[in-house]
Amino acid sequence: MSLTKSQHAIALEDKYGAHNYHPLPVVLAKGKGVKVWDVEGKEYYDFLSGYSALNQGHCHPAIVKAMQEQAEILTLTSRAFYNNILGEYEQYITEYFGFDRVLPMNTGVEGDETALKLCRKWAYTVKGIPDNEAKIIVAIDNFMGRTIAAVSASTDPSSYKGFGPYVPGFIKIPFNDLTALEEALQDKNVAGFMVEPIQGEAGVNVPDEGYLSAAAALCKKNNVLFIADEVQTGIARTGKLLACDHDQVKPDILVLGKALSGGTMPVSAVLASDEIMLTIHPGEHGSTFGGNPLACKVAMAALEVVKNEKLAENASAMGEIFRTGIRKIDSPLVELVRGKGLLNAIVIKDEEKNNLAWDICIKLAENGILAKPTHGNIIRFAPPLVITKAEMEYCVGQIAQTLSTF
Ligand code: IF1
Repeated sequence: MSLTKSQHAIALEDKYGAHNYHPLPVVLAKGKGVKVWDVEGKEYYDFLSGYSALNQGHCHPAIVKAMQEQAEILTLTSRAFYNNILGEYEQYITEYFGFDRVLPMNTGVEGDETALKLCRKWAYTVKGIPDNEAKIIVAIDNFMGRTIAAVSASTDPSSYKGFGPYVPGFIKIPFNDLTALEEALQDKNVAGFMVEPIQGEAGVNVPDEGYLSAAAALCKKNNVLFIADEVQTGIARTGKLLACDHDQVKPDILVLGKALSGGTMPVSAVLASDEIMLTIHPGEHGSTFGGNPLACKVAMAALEVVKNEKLAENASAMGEIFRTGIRKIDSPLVELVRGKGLLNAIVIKDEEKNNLAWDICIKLAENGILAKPTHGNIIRFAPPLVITKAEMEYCVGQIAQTLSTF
């Protein structure tokens, strides 16, 4: 009996690939805007957006055009030489976000690792913390990525278990807890506090109003760097250009990734002041692809789309429609819905812990909505920020209809 195209694709991955993910049984073949199509041609609304890398929508024409044009001219020089694009990009992005300097990297975790290294270097060369004594405060339930330092900072066993020994120097405190932060800041060897303004993987944990600004003020008072990991919350996802903007907080170090390229290729960036950035000298940090001309052109096009199409404003408005619509659903399954802009999650009531969220996502896929559970009974909903009112209202209807069948 011959396999369908989907079954064939899944079988190949099962046979030849690492099993480091457990995907929904959907095999995608095409994407445009908020929609994707599987190999059998079935249409879906993408409510995961490549984990918030596709804020501008799948295959945005302006970003693809920038990529195609540069790809035929010069893709990579390495930083062994200058090129004619990097400086233009560095000026563009530092003015766009209001920082002195940028250090270009590729993946989000490379951006976070770079921020950790900058913080430590600043600790030893500016703050005067004794060598190798710098400590960095992180929030419980953080997610920075999958490298050894990132999992050393993690409190999630599925992230760190089996990958020891761990990088020392992380102090782990509860998220959204100023008393715990104040307490941790008493340690004179603390160099930084690194935090996601909204915790994505933890299940879209939104802190109290004012938490970020109070935390930043406490850091300033103690001469500790406030480092914002906006890899997932940045680039208009939460209804403002940066999630820090909801609290009018200017981080000392800002990390961006994912949608910085509109989901076309890995592009990340670390932004900081001269004082912090210039603590790293030639030859002390780098990356083969970091700041390559292709990534720079793509990132400038991706950021132009955010501005020109007012994606932050749309994310804010469409997020309201989503949360209001879901709260109207009279379903015993919906414990609560939370989020900001278009980074939202529904917490499913699942006493028996029988993986109800997974089953709901399977049914949602059948009904043309792609979403995936994070941490058991929480389903994250994060569509591209280009979604229209009519599309959002249709999708909320589909979600309601799906929940009613359980
Ligand atoms: C996976 C979700 C997780 C991130 C924040 C850094 C990174 C991420 C706040 C690292 C990456 C991705 C990684 C992916 C699942 C996804 C994710 F919340 F976005 F869904 F895990 F939390 N900081 N998040 O969210 O960026 O190196 O991946 O480019 O690893 O399973 P990266």
